[in-house]
Amino acid sequence: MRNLEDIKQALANTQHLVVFTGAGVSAESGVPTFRDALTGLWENFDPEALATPEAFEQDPAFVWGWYEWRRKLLLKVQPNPAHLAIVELAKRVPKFTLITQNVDDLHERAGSTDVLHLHGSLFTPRCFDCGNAYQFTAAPQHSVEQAITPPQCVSCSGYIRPGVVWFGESLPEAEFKTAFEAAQSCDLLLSIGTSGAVYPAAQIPEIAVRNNATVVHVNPQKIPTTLKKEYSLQGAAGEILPLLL
Ligand code: BV8
Ligand code: ZN
Repeated sequence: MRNLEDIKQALANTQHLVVFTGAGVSAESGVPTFRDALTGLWENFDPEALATPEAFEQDPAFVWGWYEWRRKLLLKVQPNPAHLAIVELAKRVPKFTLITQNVDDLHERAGSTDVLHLHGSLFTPRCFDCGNAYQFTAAPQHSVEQAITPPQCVSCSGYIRPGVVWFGESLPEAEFKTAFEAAQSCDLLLSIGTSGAVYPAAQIPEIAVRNNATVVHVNPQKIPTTLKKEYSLQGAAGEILPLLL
């Protein structure tokens, strides 16, 4: 189709490619996306209510249990062809920036480097009170219980919290600034597997569009495209991205 040829042309000519990913890029690895993360034990809870500092303060063991359940799941899955195609794309363009909203480590495990995590990571826990970094010592407890009491900080005995950005918390300054600048200076941005529901991360593709870059949405859902240089490639990332290579 016209789109695919135009996009391949844009890829061949790009000087600075930005890839912006959401939970959809990990879906084919078997990681539920954020809004359907709550399968099994967690199906009656709203992630936007659980992914907040208030929820953690109210019931640290319940919230920590949810994140340990997600970390345990991640230790069992592998990067998928979408992650691998992104590693390959990075090698073929003069300048490349990878920005992710995901808190998993599948981009890194696929071989991507300098990944900008706008919403933090499941693998960088820290003390809720003093911010002291915490090293995971063991794999997540395999209890099927929902609640797991979080470990305590060695220096202030505060509770250890997940290293993610919760709703109401600000994004990491450096990562967001670098991502914002890349979106402003790129000539092509691939937005892969995101519903664009969460701000300010969802501004990234909008900034690229405003700076007259070509923007391509890869998603099984049709993403409404308003501008001349905005395309929607409907389909799964694990199938579409290898085609672009
Ligand atoms: C902040 C980490 C202020 C935690 C996450 C009202 C209006 C507008 C904004 C707000 C509002 N009320 C509050 C806000 C602000 C709020 C916000 O945007 N809320 C939304 C819900 C309206 N934002 C914040 O609170 C942010 N902070 O604003 O701070 C501030 C400022 C200064 C000083 C102090 C404070 C912080 C937001 C970060 C929240 N943390 N994650 C955790 O993971 O537990 S966000 C979380 O949801 C994910 O990280 C992800 O980024 C986001 C969306 O999740 P999903 O929907 O699952 O994933 P995605 O959107 O990527 O959707 C999946 C997509 O994949 C779908 O489109 C699907 O079709 C597609 N797909 C499926 N399969 C495939 C596929 N695509 C390709 N291939 C496939 N195979
Ligand atoms: Zn502490």
